Amino acid sequence: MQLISLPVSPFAARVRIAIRAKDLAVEIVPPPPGWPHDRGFRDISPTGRVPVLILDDGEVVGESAVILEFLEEMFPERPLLPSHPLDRARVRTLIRHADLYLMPPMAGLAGPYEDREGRKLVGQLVDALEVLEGLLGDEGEDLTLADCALAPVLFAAEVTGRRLGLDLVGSLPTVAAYQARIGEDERVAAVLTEMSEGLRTLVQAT
Ligand SMILES: N[C@@H](CCC(=O)N[C@@H](CS)C(=O)NCC(=O)O)C(=O)O
Repeated sequence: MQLISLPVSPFAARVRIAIRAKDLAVEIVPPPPGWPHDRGFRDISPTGRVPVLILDDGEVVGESAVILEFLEEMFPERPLLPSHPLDRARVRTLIRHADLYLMPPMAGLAGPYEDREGRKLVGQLVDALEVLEGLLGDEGEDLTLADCALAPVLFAAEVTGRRLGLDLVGSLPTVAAYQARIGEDERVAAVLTEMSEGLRTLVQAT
C-alpha cells in the first residue's frame, strides 16, 4: 500500500499514526509536482486533497476519517476502536468534532484573511477548543482513532496560537493534560516530530 501524504497535514498525520500503531507496511509518498491541480492526481483524488491511500491492487481510499475506519476494518488485530458501541461513538464524536469544528477555522487562519474575518475564525476556534475541553476526560489508556486524529489537530492549534500570539491550548487544563499524555505515546511522538520537521522546512522555503 501507499499513502500520499504531506508531513505537515494534520489529516495525513492522523493516518500515519494509525499506520504506525497497526505496524502496517505502507510506503509514504508525497503528492506529485503540480499538486493539488495536477490532472493525474485529480484522477486519483477527485477533490485534489491529501491523504489518499492506494491499495496494492490500485484501488483508492480517500478522506482521512474514512481511511482510518478502512484500516481498522481491514487490520483489526491491533484495534484502535474500543469494543463497546458507546465508547466507539465517543471516539467518532471526537473525530467529527475535529473535522467539523476545529479544523475549518484553523484552515481559514492559515490563509489570508481580513481583520473581521480573522476575529470570527479565532472565536470559532476558541469555542471549538472549549467544547473539546468538555468532551474529553474519560479516555482509556489504549490509543484510539480519536487520539490519532486529535494529536495532530492540537499540534496545529498550538502552532496557530503561537503565530497569533495566543495560548489556545494551555488555558484548557483537560485538553492540555490530554495533549501531554498522548504526546508521550511513541507512535504519536514520531509523527508529531515529522510535522515539526515539515513545518520547519516549509518556513525555511518561504
Ligand atoms: N476532508 C479531508 C481534508 C484533507 C485536506 O484538506 N487536506 C489538505 C492538506 S492539509 C489538502 O489536500 N489541501 C489541498 C487543497 O485544499 O487543494 C480529509 O479528511 O482527508
